[in-house]
Amino acid sequence: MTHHHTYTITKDGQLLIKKMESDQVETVWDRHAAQQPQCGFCDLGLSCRICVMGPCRVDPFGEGPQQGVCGADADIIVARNLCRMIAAGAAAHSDHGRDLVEVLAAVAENKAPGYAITDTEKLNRVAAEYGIATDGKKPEAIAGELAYAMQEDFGTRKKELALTARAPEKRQQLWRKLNIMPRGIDRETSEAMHRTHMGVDNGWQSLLLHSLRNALSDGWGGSMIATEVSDILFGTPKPAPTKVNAGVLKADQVNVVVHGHNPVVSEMVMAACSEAEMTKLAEEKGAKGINLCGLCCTGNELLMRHGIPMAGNHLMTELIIATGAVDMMIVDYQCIMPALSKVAACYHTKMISTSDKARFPGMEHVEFHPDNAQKKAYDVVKAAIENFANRGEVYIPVEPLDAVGGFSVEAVVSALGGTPEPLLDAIKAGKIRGAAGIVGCNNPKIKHDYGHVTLTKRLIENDILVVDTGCAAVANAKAGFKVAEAIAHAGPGLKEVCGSLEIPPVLHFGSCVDNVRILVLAAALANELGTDISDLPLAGAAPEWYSEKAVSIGAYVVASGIYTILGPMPPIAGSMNVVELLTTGLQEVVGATFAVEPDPEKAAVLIRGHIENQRRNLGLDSAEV
Ligand code: BF8
Ligand code: SF4
Repeated sequence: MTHHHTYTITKDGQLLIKKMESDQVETVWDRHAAQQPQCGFCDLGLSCRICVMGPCRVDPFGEGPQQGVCGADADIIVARNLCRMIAAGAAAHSDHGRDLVEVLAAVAENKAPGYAITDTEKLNRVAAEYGIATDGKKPEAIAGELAYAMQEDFGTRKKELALTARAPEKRQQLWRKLNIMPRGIDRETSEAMHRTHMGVDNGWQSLLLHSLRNALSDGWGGSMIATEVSDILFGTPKPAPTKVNAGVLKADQVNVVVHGHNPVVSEMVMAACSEAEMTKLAEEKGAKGINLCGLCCTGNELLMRHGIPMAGNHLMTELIIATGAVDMMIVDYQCIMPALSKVAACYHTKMISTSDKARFPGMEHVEFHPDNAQKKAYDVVKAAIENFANRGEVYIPVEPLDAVGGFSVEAVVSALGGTPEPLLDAIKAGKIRGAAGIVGCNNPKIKHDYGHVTLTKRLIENDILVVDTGCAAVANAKAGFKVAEAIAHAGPGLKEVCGSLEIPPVLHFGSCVDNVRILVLAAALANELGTDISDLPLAGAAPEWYSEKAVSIGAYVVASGIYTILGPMPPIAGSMNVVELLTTGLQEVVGATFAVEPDPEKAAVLIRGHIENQRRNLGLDSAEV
């Protein structure tokens, strides 16, 4: 097969696919081809495996059965399946958040050697939001109380999650009125599983409304806690230069790659890699040093806070191993294809799994916990150094590109001179028409990175500021949009504003849990204007999404009042009622809707239209035509 040019727009990707082809190693694209044709019932959301009277399926052409054994029709089956997708996504983000809270609690008790409180200012600020008095207390004591209060957010004792208070007052009132104000984080996911059991909630509307509440418990709960506690423990990101693409691997150094999501593991690996003792050991083995690189979201976490170079996004994870240059890949959880160990077996790469909740066949399991992570990180980095000698041929096909990461809301506000007002002024004056969050994954159904890069290009050309996260953020960095010179691609107004602030037109906001930074910024802009988020000239897009987490993100972004376009179609087309509610009906409910548009050129037109519409409704362009 010679598909390397049709699979990805990236040079490193194309060259490495070719290499894997000649090495006769299977890729995600080969496996995707082998699955064709994929099941049409599942694609439409019309199959149900929830109980063992089934499995059942509803015939989309109206000829075969129109209900499952229990009597569930297409609407119920589609809504239940979507509800479970969102529950799984919310659970993944929130359980990640819980792991950080546990580290915070362990730090408070001095039981987490190597971890510390890095941003005490943020600790105090967040503690105050939880109603914790900070005066005269030691950071550890505050951390202990904050960890306890956050653990309560995960349970059922509260009526409303603490951080929902960050949303504009109007938005909070709307959530209360609709009865979708999230209560306990775990409670909403648990309730979603309960409601979707056979014979519980059979109202497709009420199921979808609960799904919004469940997603809000992720966005304004689990993910927000994950980001805030990560900042407290490891530092709030500030703009810093970094390098991106497969070229960040170094032929003459020990390459350690971290992949997954939780900085709890990758931060300790980073600390071990920077020990002088380790460098010495690497030199003894004939290497010039140790080169730590990231993949996917844990890579984004390290990139944001420390400028650690980024090797690639989701669809690059197999290809990176095929360079033959990765001496060790250390994974935690989420988005780690089980295929990676098979790829690694064809090269010399040692694969290490680290989480008790994420095991992979063919990986060595070294379990990290807050009390032993520092020590375990030393052990695995030593083993990576040992593995340098086992390298075969190395193929690093490209030179790395420059990028700037680290745009926390705090950093953006500080770049603006301490208040979001100058950004609002630029929007009011029409120099910046609005802003769009481009987020989410890669998916072999879409040419790798084409969706992200094309949409971003069209938006910045038209004076729309882009903020991005996750795998989209990596795609845009590799496209060269994240250096100050990238304003050359921007329209005149955006060019002027970013030029004078010396920032790129595309701002790296972090990992997928860091989508909450977009919520916080949107809330700040709405509060500054004295309005709701749904009135702002904002949009969201997930042009290449694949994951359940992405559906949860999309749902909390829409429920927060931001119009959102999905690239790939979610499995809902089997119910026109569900499609209609999500793409139209939600406007009257939460002031925003979903749209589906796989072609990024068309998605750009939709977003531009939406942003101009929002501007007119806000009365920003009343003097213009
Ligand atoms: O949380 S963007 S492929 S790596 S799910 Fe996964 Fe999607 Fe990437 Fe990060 Ni997010
Ligand atoms: Fe079939 Fe109903 Fe059971 Fe689903 S819940 S498998 S539709 S009987």
